[in-house]
Amino acid sequence: MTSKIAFITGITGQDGAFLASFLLDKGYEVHGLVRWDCVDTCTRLEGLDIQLYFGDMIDANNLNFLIKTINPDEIYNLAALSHVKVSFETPSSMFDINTKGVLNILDSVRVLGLERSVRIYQASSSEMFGVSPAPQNEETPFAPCSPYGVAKLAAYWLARTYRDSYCLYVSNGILFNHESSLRGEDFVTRKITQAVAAIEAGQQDMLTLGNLDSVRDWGHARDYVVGMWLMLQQDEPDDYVLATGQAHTVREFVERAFAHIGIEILWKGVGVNEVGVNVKTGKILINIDSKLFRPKDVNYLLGDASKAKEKLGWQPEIYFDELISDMVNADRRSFLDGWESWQKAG
Ligand code: NDP
Ligand code: GDR
Repeated sequence: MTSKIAFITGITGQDGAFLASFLLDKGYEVHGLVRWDCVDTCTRLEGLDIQLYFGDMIDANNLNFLIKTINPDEIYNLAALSHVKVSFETPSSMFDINTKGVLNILDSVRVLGLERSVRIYQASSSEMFGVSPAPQNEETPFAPCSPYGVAKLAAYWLARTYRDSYCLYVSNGILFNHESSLRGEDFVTRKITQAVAAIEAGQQDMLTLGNLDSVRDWGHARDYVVGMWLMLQQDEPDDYVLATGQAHTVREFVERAFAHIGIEILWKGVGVNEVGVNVKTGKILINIDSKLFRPKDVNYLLGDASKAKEKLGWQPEIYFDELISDMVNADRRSFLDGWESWQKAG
C-alpha cells in the first residue's frame, strides 16, 4: 500500500472513474476536479472515498490554487472535450479546454516550483495519428485531421516541451480507443450496445449510424488505466502507445453486438441508403444518416503497443469479443433494472 496523493482531472469521465477506483485500491489518497454542474456523472463516484473540488480546465488560477493546496505526488490530466465530431462544431472552446487547459496545469506546476515532486500523466490520443498509415506507434508521424486531434497534438508537444525545458516529469499516454459500460452514450460503441439492449427490450426500433467502415483498435478502459499508472511509476518520463493491436470496423462491432442477443444482421444497399436487416424477421434495424458523418474522419487506427509491453510490462487482458459482451450485458441489465423498478412503482 502507498501513501501517495493523486489529483485527477476529468474524474467524472469514463477513465476518471476507473482510475479513481484503481488508485484507491492501491492505497492512494484521491482528489478530483469536477465542474459545478456534474450532477449526472458525479453519481458514478458515489461510495468512493475521494475529495472533489469545483473547478474548470480553463480557470488557471483555480487549478494553481488546487495543485498548491492538494500538493499531489501524481496528476492525471484526463479532462477534455473528448468527442471528435463535437470538436468540429465547437473548436474554439475545445481548444481552450484540451490545449490551454493542459498548459494551465504544466505551468502551475512550474510556477509553484513542484517540478521535482509532481509526476504528470497527459491523456494524449491515437486521433493525433490521423491519416498516418497503420500500425501506429511512438515513431509514427502525426497527421491529425480533426480539431480535436490538432488540439491534443499541441498539448502533447507542450508536455514534451515542459519536460525538455524545465525537467518536469510528464508522460504522454497515446491511447487508442478504449470503452466500457461507463462510455459516454454518444460514442459509437456505447450507442450500439445501448441500442441493442433497447431493441431487445422493445423500447427502440432502429439504430442510426454514420461511417460503418471506419476501423478502430478497441480495448477496455479497465486495462488502460493500469497503463496510465504504470507510466508514472517509471524512473524517467516518456511517451507510450496503449492499444490491443487488433483492428475492427464499426460494421463488425454492430454485427457482434447484435449476435450477442441472437440476431444476425444482413447488410443491403450502399452509402447512405445502406440498411442492416434482421435475417430472421426481415425488419430493418440499422440505417444511415449523413449528418452523423464527420467533415473528415480518421479511417484506420491500429496501435502497436510493443514499447509499453517491453518497458512497462503492460498488455491488455480484454479484447474485442469480451469487450462487446461486457458492454451489451451491462446495458441489458440496466433495461432490466429499469423495467423492474417501473413494475414495482406501478
Ligand atoms: P470522457 O468524455 O468520459 O470524460 C471527460 C472528462 O473531462 C469528464 O469528467 C468531463 O467532466 C471533464 N471535462 C470536460 N471539460 C472540462 C472542463 N472544461 N473542465 C474540467 N473538466 C472537464 O473521456 P474519457 O474518460 O473517455 O477520456 C479521458 C481522457 O482521455 C480525455 O482527455 C480523452 O480525450 C482522452 N482519450 C480517451 C480515449 C478513449 O478511447 N476513451 C482514447 C484516447 C484519449 P463532465 O463530467 O463535467 O463533463
Ligand atoms: P473516436 O470515437 O472518434 O474514435 O474518438 P467515436 O466512438 O466517436 O467514433 C468512432 C468511429 O465510429 C464512427 N461512427 C460513429 N461515431 C459516433 N460517435 N456516432 C455514430 O453514430 C457513428 N457512426 C459511425 C465515427 O465516424 C468514427 O470513425 C474516441 C474518443 O474517445 C476520443 O476522445 C479519443 O481520443 C479517440 O477515441 C481515440
